[in-house]
Amino acid sequence: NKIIKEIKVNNVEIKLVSGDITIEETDAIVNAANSHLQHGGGVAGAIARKGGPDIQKESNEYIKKYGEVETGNVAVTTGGKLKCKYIIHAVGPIWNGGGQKEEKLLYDAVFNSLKKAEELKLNSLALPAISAGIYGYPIEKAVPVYKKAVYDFINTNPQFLKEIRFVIYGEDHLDYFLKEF
Ligand code: AR6
Repeated sequence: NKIIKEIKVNNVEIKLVSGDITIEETDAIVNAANSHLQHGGGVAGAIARKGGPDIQKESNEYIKKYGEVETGNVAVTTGGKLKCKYIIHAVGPIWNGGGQKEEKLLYDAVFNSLKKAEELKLNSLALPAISAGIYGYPIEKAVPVYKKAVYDFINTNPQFLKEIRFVIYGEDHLDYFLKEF
């Protein structure tokens, strides 16, 4: 994967990376999941295929134990066969025109992913463009929300998290990130 841009905010590096999140070697990667943690398509499908059967298995166990993951919230599994130690499964909103609290729910999905990483005492985290694929959230509206959540989180003065990567799949999405960051 290729680092396109690095920004330092307080003590935290934000990196814009072009490529495939499944090959990242950060302590955790974030998955753009659904509430049932059924990892079929999109980045979730790629993670579940490359990470091996343990990821879906652990996800099923999580659902059995705690019930479905509400939109804006996260669940954690191991990284299976991936290089990361954990996968933080974040449930973003389905875009429905913008009047269904989508912005708040997308903000929560990102903020709660970062908060979970800090709780787990992780130093580095990689995130995809949550909701901006199958869930239809317009990328130009999503990127400012990602940015606000990350900056707000950094302003809580995390102790452990030092590197936050956005791993961006495809050139068109990358342009929006470069414009915003
Ligand atoms: N690495 C990084 N980003 C990727 C990759 C990859 N390997 N593959 C796709 N993307 P999506 P959502 C980008 O659809 O919109 C699944 O079925 C993609 O280009 O994966 O939150 C889940 O199980 C887009 O920018 O997630 C849910 O049911 C971004 O990842 C549902 O889709 C997110 O696209 C979630 O939809």
